[in-house]
Amino acid sequence: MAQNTHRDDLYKRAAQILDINDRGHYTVPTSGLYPFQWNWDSCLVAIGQQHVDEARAWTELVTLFEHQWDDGMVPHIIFHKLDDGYFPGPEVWRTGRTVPTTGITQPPVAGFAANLLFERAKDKDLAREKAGHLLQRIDRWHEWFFRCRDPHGTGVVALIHPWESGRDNSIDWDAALDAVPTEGLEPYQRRDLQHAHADHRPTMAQYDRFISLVQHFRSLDWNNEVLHEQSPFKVVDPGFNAILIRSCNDLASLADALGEPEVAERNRARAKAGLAALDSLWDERLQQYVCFDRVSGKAVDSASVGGLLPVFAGVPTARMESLAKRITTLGEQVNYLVPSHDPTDSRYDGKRYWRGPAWLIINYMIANGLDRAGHTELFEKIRQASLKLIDESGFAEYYDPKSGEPLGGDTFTWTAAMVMEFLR
Ligand code: 9YW
Repeated sequence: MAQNTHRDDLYKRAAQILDINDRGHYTVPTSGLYPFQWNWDSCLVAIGQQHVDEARAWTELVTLFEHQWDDGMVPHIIFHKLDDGYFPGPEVWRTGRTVPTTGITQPPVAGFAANLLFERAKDKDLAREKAGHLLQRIDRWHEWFFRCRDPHGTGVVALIHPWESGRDNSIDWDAALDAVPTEGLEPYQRRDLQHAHADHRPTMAQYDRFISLVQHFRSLDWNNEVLHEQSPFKVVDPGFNAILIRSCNDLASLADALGEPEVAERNRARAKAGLAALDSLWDERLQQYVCFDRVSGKAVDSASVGGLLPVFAGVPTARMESLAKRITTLGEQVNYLVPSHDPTDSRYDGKRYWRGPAWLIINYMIANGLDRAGHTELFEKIRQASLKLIDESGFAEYYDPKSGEPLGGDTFTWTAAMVMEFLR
């Protein structure tokens, strides 16, 4: 009984957070620090919103796709309402859109999210209408990825900016970022440090490179036909590709359900080629996947959570077993799975953003993949660790995986959405 009351309380608090951050047709990740619509936040948040209000959940995705570019890209931030609490704003990106957006993208969870909303929908008519509206748009986004970010047809796509990965300052990008020139960098003022602790955020040297890349792409008029070839930063991330592969497969299922066999076939073919190419990123020594730097032509020696996320894509059984072992070992080194970087690596930093802390959205995707592959015990371990973090530290942006300390922003929307999923 007490247990149930406690779950109800957690659920209610999560629903309240979704409500606080709801701006009507889109949701902000948290007010103050992130006052706009972020791409992958919205897709994961919609999954939580479905528990409360199905129509509202569909709106979150529909709004995001209203800002899809003509070339098919779906931008990483939509600046619905100006707010000078965040840097870099529209005056830096200058992408020339009526409602301003950034000029880069984010992990494509939309295919996964749309299919999940559809499968679980209670209002089937609404689901058919909304999923039908989204299907071609998500398909166009997937098409854009392979055309513009894999122009040589390898089967996997590259990121041209660390912000595209969603794991901004991961150790994965250190070497590649070092090679990004910063000459001609215009003076700028960070705003994140007004809202969060400097020790928990990316460094100045990293921001200089983040902004230099934005300036460079802006000088190329955000033309996606040339950005990949002309970018000084080009990294293939197994985590990002795993999400894309899962979304292609899930979009194919959705297309089947909606009677769109061609969309289904195209997306299955993309997922199949992606899975085959992903295997080239396997690192025998680390027993996980690693990034590949297309500029230096080298594999990146970095045991990050990006290399564990392929469990979400449904990799072959032997790989799945090895990844499950890796995650089990990590669980012996921290108190709260899943750290965003291996704690035995000297570069690990348990408080600095994507260089060690645990994030609930990552936990959710990894747990989902493990569950689907029958690793029920490990799934349950991650679920329990996630709920314990919330119990002890509230709905933070991220957490120290050893101490459980809450870090970054608070009252965080996607953390709340994932809690709803874990409580299901
Ligand atoms: C920034 C909103 C976003 C996430 C990213 C996360 C962070 C924003 O917050 O980036 O300015 O650094 O890294 O994954 O979408 O929650």
